[in-house]
Amino acid sequence: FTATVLGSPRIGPNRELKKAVESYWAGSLDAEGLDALARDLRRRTWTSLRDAGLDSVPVGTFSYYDHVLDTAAMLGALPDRVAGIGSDLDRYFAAARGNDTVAPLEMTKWFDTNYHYLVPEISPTTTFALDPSKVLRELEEARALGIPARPVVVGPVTFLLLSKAVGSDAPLLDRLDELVPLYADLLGQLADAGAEWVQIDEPTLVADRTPEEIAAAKRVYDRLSALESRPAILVASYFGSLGDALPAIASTGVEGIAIDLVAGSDTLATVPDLTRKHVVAGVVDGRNIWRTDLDAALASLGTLLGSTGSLAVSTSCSLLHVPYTLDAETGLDKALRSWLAFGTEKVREVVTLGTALTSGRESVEDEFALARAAASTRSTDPRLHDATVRARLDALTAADPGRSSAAERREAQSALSLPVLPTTTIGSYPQTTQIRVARAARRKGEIDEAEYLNRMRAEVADVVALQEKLDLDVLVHGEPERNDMVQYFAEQLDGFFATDNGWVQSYGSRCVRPPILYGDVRRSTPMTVEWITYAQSLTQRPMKGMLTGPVTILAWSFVRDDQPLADSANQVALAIRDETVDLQGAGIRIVQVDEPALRELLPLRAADQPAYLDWSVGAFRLATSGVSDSTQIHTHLCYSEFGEVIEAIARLDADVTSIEAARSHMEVLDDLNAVGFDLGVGPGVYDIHSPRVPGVEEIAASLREALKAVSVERLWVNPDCGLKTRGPAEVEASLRNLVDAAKLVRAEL
Ligand code: THG
Ligand code: ZN
Repeated sequence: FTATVLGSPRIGPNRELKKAVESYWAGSLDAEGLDALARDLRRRTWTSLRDAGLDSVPVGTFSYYDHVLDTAAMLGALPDRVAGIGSDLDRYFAAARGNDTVAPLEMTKWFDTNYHYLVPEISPTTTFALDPSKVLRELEEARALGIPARPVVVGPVTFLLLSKAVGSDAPLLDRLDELVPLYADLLGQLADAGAEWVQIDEPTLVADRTPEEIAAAKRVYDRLSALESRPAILVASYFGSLGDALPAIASTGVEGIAIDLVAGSDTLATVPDLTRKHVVAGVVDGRNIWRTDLDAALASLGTLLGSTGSLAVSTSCSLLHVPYTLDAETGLDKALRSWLAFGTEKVREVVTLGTALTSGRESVEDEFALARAAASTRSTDPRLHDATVRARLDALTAADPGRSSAAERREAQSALSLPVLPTTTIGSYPQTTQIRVARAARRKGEIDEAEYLNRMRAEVADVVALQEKLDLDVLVHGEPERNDMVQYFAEQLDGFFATDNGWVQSYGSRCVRPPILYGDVRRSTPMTVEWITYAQSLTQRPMKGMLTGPVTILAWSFVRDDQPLADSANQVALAIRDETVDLQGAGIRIVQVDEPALRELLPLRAADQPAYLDWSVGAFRLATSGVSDSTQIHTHLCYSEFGEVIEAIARLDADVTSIEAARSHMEVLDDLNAVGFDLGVGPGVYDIHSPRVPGVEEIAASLREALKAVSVERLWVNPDCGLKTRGPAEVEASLRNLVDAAKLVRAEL
């Protein structure tokens, strides 16, 4: 084949799958209804890929929840605790979401993307057994429609490396020998069902791998390629370079290798075995939204011709990570639209490049001309180069933008007159029925903007009154005006575009609309000052200003590809810095700059990590060093295994850091001590991800435990994350206990 993609979006162009799955969970759609919708969605996906001109179409990438969970189900590796549960479908959803009696699988980030997968649990009692029904059924459906179908499965090496070992310390790769026969069986069945090719995804090979791991992967593909009855095998890598794994995989008998030429920099010419392979060249970026420079892509394909047996054009990874189509966007100006390519448009680029490769560029010259014209307007558009912003940044970043010493700041901040063990919350309060009703009414035009803002102000007043009643020390306004902590800022900053319909799956049925950062970032007016000063006017207690940090804003957006991410981060940081200064000017004495995504952008390869941590920490410091010593800077981090970034957290130099620690039993405090961190810290004392109300004694015990690791002047008392997903009643009860526990422990001091 000559033109393909590694996978496609699956939530439906109008999030049909999300709605259907949620209806099924709510009991308003039955399994047959869900199945019919899913089947229709698959048919539409495949036929549109085929009709666009792809001569090999991935199937099996559909999922009701997550493709790693699908793989666990295929290999008989769902956890034992769901074994007794009803139908296959309900058992699958129980593993994904848990129920009254069983805990769900953990969820974690899919490499450095914004997609989250479920982490399979493999225990010594896991007995792998093949159930290929899902992929076989999709293959059969596609073939019945005349689709040139290429089944896709997650490979055994990646499956084991992404899983979690429970009940044993032995490396999970030791269990490859158990999986290879299952994959062999699968390949035989796919061949019998008419598959000419199978795509086996092994993205873990682009991260740092030991020589033993690479050798184990080579053995797997030696064995699978030696099978008599099987489709041609395409080992697919994406999200970076294969490095040493490339010659290893190329030395096996597999027919094809997919290589990410956007995120990766493998030099194919140094691997002689590739002259016997079908190389699937990922030259169209599958995870960002920019139109491809077709001339450059074709040139790079041209250089590969001599080093490969045959060549196909592809996306760098699955299109899971981009929205369906630009056609669903109405608010784009002509220039910006011309610079972009979402899923459908990327498929067209792949086909264009495939045609250029096989029939010469002349046959698709029009497409090349359009791409060239777009690149030219993009490089000269004034929105991409704001001289004022750039001059200010150059001046500020010439020196490390640090603050005064921690001791000087502590002294200046003593004017806040906080008690020991100060109590606070992370920022958001429950999305009440009133908020939802007001949002819906505003959307439908039933109320005007002024009325909407009035209702949101009433919410702020309620939240402030509640916190005073509960006797919390540092208050927040509750964020009722914000839909999402990134989108809210992106909507107000020049240089960002917020899409109408650019939905991308985040996990399961949950989706996000990442804003598009296309130009230089400028803050034309204050973004939060009115809300925070209104909230402050209602109380004598300190009100925290709430901002999202530059790294998180970038991590949850589609970012520019025409300048280093570090430069974009500094531009966002400058806008946030201006906001902190304006908040201070308006009398706000505490400002929190959240960086929950600090860990998320960490590069996959250790060699690239120090540079990332330098610029990300630098951007945070730039954002937070414009205020005077007396203004207390807080930050909040979550979703994180802090291990690799613990030193970076210390280098952020925030006066107070609140962290998700309710579930990691305060281990994180010891880790922070180990890197010499000696500023304020609020290890979450209860888990907001559960509806359970923690008892006073339980929270007090957690504080006493924390005091073993942290001196009393440094310890803060807070939940482990924002409260917007919780109900008002449980929040009030939990916070009452939190304040009582703080008072109890203060009395013991
Ligand atoms: N905001 C953004 N990106 C994120 C998060 C976020 N990425 C990581 C993490 N948090 C992902 N978590 C979620 C949690 C909830 C939802 C999506 C991602 C969610 N989405 C609504 C849905 O799908 O129904 C839609 C929300 C909307 O209307 O905007 O609930 O916090 N940017
Ligand atoms: Zn959090």
